[in-house]
Amino acid sequence: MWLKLLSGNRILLMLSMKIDVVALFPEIIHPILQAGILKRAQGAGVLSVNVHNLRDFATDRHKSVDDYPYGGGAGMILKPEPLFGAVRTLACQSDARVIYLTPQGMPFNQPLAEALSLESHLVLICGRYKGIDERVRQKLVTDEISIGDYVLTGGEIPALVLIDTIGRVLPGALGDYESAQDDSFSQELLDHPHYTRPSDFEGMKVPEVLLSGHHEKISQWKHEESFRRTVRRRPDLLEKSQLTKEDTDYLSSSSVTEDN
Ligand code: 4GX
Repeated sequence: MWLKLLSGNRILLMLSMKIDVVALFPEIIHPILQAGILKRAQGAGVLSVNVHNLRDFATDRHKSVDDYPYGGGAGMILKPEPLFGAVRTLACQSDARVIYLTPQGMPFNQPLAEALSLESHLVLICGRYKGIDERVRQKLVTDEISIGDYVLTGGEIPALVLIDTIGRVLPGALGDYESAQDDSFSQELLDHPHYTRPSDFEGMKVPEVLLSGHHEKISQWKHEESFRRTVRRRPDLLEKSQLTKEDTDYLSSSSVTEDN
């Protein structure tokens, strides 16, 4: 959604994002939202997060949210009624993306975070136990996302991973992407090393080029260090990215494979 703000005599246009989270343990999620960039984004009106307890949408007098699986097997399944109630309440007459966090989903990465940051409303469904009834997936879920190939105890932490990653790339104001553009992964390479004062710490010196004030040489050094780290640590990332002539020259030189 667009936010129109008056700042002095200017009108600022800001994109704002609303996120509804449906969880059995909302208390896991709350504290993370109350610190740092996520707190600031909410204070600035760029981000609005509401966490809902799935149990509040239970339809029977016992407030049950789970039941035994048809066909047998270990573990419980989240019942359809509370989830249908929650999503129909939260995503009514809105073009919300309804996201289920699951190891079976599409792998989450920076490009997906950046694409989702352009949406205006996300509903995140956090499962527990063995998962959710298949009919919720079929009728309500628009996207299934996995944060990695491992199994957590529930979807709350994966939901936080999405909120945190998306929250920090939300443009604070129009044309305010600079610092996120500087990140590792916005160039599809790993980050280069960083240094701060002192220039000599216990005999370990900051690379000369960083003290030179020669901006073009500094940029070239950063790119080469990023490239070198990527070749060594994550060669899989290079298959997807376009190499420049300088990169291929650098690859064939020995400096890529030397120690460090
Ligand atoms: N990336 N979890 C979902 C419930 C569950 C259990 C079995 C389907 C089948 C996860 C992940 C993740 C834990 C969320 C189990 N759903 N989510 N939950 N990795 O491990 O997103």
